[in-house]
Amino acid sequence: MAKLVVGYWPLRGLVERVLLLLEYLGLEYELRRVTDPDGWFNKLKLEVMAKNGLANLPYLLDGEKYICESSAIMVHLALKADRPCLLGKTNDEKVEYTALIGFFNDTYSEYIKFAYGKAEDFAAAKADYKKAVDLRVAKLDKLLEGRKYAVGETFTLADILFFDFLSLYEGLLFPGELKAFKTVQEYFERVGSIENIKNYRASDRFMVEPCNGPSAQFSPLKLP
Ligand SMILES: N[C@@H](CCC(=O)N[C@@H](CS)C(=O)NCC(=O)O)C(=O)O
Repeated sequence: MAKLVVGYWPLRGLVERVLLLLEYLGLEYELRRVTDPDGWFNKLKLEVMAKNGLANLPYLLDGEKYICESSAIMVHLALKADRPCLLGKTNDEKVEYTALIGFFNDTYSEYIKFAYGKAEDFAAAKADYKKAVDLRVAKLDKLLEGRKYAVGETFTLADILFFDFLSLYEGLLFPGELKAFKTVQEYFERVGSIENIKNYRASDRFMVEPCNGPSAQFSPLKLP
């Protein structure tokens, strides 16, 4: 099997979900941090573009093939590992999975708006964001009642996405606050205790910060 190569800036951003999935699946990979923006925009991106018109970061290089768009990278990895159930097993799960991805994307867009906002008063912006995100976490709390994973019994890519997001919430944004949402907290602990995920997060392969690019107001990449 050709070695899988992942390329991304030296931050968590959109690559963290891809890394979580690679680790969950136990696939070997090389992570190439793109530390030179000029080198990316003026050289490497053009090389990727010659093979994939959607050239972007993160990219996945699988043999000769470049896959771009983080969601497509995740689907590619699930199928490559022969785990189509990661997109839902039954028809009901597939529909539920698609609904949850929509909900996740809205939740993540709201986070990006906050993270890259230019608030004069960061503490006030963070408090406003907390009110907004908590409405979403409360919704998730209700939704997860009686479920082992996001769609039910089957572990799916939605669990990778929610776990990544909740690890930002509990790990960096609002430490200790997840306890207000008992079902979500238990779910977060359940996913976090999956052997491969637990080992990855305890390893030096897991990057705690930065989460965002240099222009962010929350957890930005600090350039020298
Ligand atoms: N929809 C894309 C968004 C990719 C994206 O916005 N990448 C940002 C970093 S998070 C970037 O800097 N891309 C490099 C570029 O525009 O060439 C995905 O999910 O992969």
